[in-house]
Amino acid sequence: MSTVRLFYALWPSPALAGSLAAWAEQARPHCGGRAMRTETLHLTLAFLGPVDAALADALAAATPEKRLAPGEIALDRYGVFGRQRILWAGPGETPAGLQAAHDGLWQWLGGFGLGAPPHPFRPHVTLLRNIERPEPPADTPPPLLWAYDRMVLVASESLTGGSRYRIVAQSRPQP
Ligand code: 2AM
Repeated sequence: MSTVRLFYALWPSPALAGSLAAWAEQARPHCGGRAMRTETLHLTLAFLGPVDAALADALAAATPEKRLAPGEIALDRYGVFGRQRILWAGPGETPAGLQAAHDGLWQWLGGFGLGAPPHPFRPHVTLLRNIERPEPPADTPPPLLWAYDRMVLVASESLTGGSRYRIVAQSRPQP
């Protein structure tokens, strides 16, 4: 049976994505690496990995019924995942509302037979890949405030030179 590689994410507005791209450009002379394309920048809430096509269809159908409590995130720091050679932007501390959104999403996904990963949630927006120096720059641009009210279900297709993301469904804002 065919599978689809899926994840749930918060997707920034074009204006916020542009500001994040500026964060990436500011860090690149220091870290090296390759900037993510602006239109692909996102914050992953839940990475599902490859799932059967039938389950992918069921999730796409159910996602518009999933409500997400609106919240805000202050992206105020750079960080590095050395093993993955990633530079990211994220909040200094995970906001309680975002942690609740993550936990609630995984609880809901449990109804589809999917289990949360064992590692803690580290909210981040990957800005640079294949960095050459695994240290964040000393200077951080002014914080970015991200007000969110929905999440998207994204299919990721591997291509030579990167991934292509396709938004297959989105949750509805809370009334
Ligand atoms: P990353 O940016 O830190 O690599 C699509 O690949 C999204 O899912 C990216 O945001 C990526 O995070 C995340 N992702 C990929 N593989 C993952 C994994 N094994 N566990 C958690 N998140 C993953």
